[in-house]
Amino acid sequence: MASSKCYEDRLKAFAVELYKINAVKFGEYKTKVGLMTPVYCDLRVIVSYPKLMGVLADLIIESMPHMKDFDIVCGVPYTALPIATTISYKVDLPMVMRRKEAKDYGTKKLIEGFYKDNDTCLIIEDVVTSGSSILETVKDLTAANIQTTEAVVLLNREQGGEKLLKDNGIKMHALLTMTQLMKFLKEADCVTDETCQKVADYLKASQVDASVLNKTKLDRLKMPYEERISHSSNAIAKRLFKIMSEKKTNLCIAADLTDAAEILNLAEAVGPHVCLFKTHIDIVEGFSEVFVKNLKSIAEKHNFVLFEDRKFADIGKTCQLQYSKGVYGVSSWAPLVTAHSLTGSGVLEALEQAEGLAERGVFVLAECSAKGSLIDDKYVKATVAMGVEKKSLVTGFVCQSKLFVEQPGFVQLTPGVQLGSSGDGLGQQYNTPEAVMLERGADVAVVGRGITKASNPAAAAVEYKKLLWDSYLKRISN
Ligand code: 5IU
Repeated sequence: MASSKCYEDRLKAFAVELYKINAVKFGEYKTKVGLMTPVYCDLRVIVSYPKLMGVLADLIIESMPHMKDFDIVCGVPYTALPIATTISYKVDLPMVMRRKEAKDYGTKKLIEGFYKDNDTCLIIEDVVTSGSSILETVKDLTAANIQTTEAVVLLNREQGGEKLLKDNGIKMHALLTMTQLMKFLKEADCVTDETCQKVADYLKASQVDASVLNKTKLDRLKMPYEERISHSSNAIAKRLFKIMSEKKTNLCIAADLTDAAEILNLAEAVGPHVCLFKTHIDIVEGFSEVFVKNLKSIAEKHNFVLFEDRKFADIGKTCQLQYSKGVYGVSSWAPLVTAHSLTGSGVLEALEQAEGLAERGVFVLAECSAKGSLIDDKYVKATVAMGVEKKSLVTGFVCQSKLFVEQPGFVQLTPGVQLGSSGDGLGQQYNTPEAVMLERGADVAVVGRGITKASNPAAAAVEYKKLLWDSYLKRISN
């Protein structure tokens, strides 16, 4: 440990420089979670002072004599990335980068750079409050088979982060604690006694409870459907969770038949085994008000929700008219519909305001099962963010992967499910019921031709229902 007088003088001079460049500010500031703080640290500005960046890297390197024992370093995105880069360069220790955006979405590598299985990694961070950002980075590094047991940080705000990290097996080294920083700034006449007292009082009063933080992370994949009812803000999602729990089914039938009478027969046959009945009403020959009336009464009798897969994709006003007017008058009989995010959140606003059933929900299309879909990570991420913003209307997302595990109020609907087939020759790609439930994070699986083309659709529905439900039980019991 570098503890000489000279080192301390340099550390103090560095602390004063941080104050001078406004990386540490005093006053009344709002934190990320909306609380007021008398001290605000924003280390992002340090990239504008390359010499100071060099000083910081030297101080960290000297404070960690065993740094060379690690195989790699990794900065926590984003502020610590240039700090990690400077350290990596100075000690000639290779660096990896954690890709924050790709986090949950599909195929992109989470960790960029060269590394080997079981490489040991030192995490570098700027400021630690609760420690949760470091833990997110640890999670991705661990998933990539990289070992992390230590982190070095510029400033420990002494609000509980060290304890949370320790509880999770990470030893934290801090260049400065907040107490030390205040002491240095006071000695250099940068702050008054009163400010020091305010900061001390604040730190005492705003300790992050590590045990609460450890417990508050929700994971919808581990939660029973009935427990998720209270997490949802959408009436149809609530109804759906209830139906699934009561009927013990997470099967949605895609009733892509073109004959109205056949659709009604199918509804009668599979009704007891499904939670959702998905239609493409514009392919039906023989559509009439009587047809809708009959379909509604079968839905009521067997307790499933009618779901028109309309995939609204125009400007809001046009979608609103398509939803509530025209031949099909969808909003008067289908409590659930699908919508694209492509044209922006105006579509959701428009569907919410349209005339029709009082209780309604929308599945927003985030990913597609078709081969060669043009949807990319950025689109997926923005789609989920848009849907989450409109939680009163949004029932969930149509997707192929675990996009929103910490949002138990939303339903993941996954189509492209069939036993004994990998595709239909027209772009459709199939997975098994087990794979969509256990690997891809589905809450409800959509099965079309796997059931409708079977010689006995009711028996096929029972088979899919059982496989899907057993996989769900396996998932929540693990
Ligand atoms: N559907 C998909 N994949 C998707 C989306 C919708 O298959 O990504 I978005 C619809 C199309 C069809 C049903 O109505 O789900 C699947 O039917 P089959 O199981 O017959 O392929």
